[in-house]
Amino acid sequence: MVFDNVEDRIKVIKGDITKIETDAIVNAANNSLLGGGGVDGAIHRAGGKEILEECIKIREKQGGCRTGEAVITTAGKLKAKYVIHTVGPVWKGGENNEKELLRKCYYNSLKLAVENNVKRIAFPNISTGVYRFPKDLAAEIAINEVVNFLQKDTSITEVIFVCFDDENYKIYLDYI
Ligand code: AR6
Repeated sequence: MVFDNVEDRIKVIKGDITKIETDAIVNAANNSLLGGGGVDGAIHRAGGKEILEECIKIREKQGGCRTGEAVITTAGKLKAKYVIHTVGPVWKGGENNEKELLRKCYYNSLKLAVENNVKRIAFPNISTGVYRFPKDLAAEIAINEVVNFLQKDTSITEVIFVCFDDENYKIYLDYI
């Protein structure tokens, strides 16, 4: 039995997720998987066309990605090996299963990471941009789900929360 401290495997940094050296970065994508603005746009721009080509293949096979689910592609030119694309919920006031769907984004991304032998993974603050999820609540859900997952899984050695804006960074630092 290995006794380790879950908190020691979680880090918070402020920065651009496309620059992170890790095994997999998570993308806050949309149902189409065809790219967009925000972190999605930044990942496709920095990673190059290989990422979109694989997204298109996934679309042809399964018709995009449902909210709360996740799919995996190459990371193209990025330092990471994989991009895990997950689709966060659009915040519509909180009575439309938004919290459970956001929790599922973190769970399904981590599950897919483990299935692909990913040891180190970086998350952006899913849904807290144009999808308008309240940042404080999103951070609480993200951290709780990652902690729960790491308590059961010892194969993931590092989870980095990459905060882009000051507000999210401050919220995460207060939690961790
Ligand atoms: N690195 C890390 N985080 C970033 C970066 C970056 N380079 N750029 C922005 N963020 P958003 P959503 C942060 O809007 O709310 C897209 O068009 C940003 O500060 O990217 O899940 C998709 O195609 C915010 O905290 O994603 C979808 O249509 C967080 O990333 C839609 O936006 C998420 O903001 C998804 O909306």
